[in-house]
Amino acid sequence: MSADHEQDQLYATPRPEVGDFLFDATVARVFPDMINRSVPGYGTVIGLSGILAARYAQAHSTLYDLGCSLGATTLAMRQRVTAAGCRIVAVDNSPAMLDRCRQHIAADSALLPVELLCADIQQLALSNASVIVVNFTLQFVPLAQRLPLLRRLHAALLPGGALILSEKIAFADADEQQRLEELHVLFKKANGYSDLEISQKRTALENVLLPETLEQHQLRLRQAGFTRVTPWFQCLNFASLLALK
Ligand code: GEK
Repeated sequence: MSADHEQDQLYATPRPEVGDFLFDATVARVFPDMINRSVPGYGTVIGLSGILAARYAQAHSTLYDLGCSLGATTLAMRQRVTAAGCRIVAVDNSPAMLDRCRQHIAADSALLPVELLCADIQQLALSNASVIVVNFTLQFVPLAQRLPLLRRLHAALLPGGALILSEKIAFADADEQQRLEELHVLFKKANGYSDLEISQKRTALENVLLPETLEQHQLRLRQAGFTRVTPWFQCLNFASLLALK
């Protein structure tokens, strides 16, 4: 484990009451360990986000990383994109996450300029975008706000621009839902999480992280104006889509 972050033990001891999950300083401290042990395929999605961004980046445009957390996607893009005159705007509404993100960007030697913004992505004005990445963040936006947000992302993209959308997904079929949930629990147990940690975290996320089916995502992306929508990755109950303008 790297020296700048700790092992996630946030839910290892019983809590009298489990409140809603918050992206505060305690989470920021353990975040890389937490997300790697909780999201199957996380490293692959991040690495590929850099490769896809490099493919769709247009000269003199902006690349957005919405819900950037500690900057993993921003760094993947920064290290891959070679189009001239680009910049990255990385956005998160958690000051604690952004503080650490700033340190990670400062420690990286790639040259692409990065601007960090502490803002709610639902209120953000975007423009001149060739690539917008929303990795595991739309799932925290209230359901009714998702289509308006995607419409604004579509409007901000240049022709030929790309949206990369990665999410925890649900399944319409109850049996499939149960099977994939069980496999996700086994994935977390194999990564060292106890039954207590898994169940307390589930309670904390219950009203906060609202997954939808891959079909709902595809339909809504089309409603938002994206003409070509391709799921390019799935690992258990996590998936990523590429949507082109
Ligand atoms: C990664 N993309 O490493 N506005 C801005 N930020 C938000 C909002 C919002 N409305 N809602 C949530 N966030 C990252 C991982 S984590 C995913 C993304 C997870 C932020 C929140 O503060 C957190 O940093 C991030 O979105 C979600 O690939 O923890 O499962």
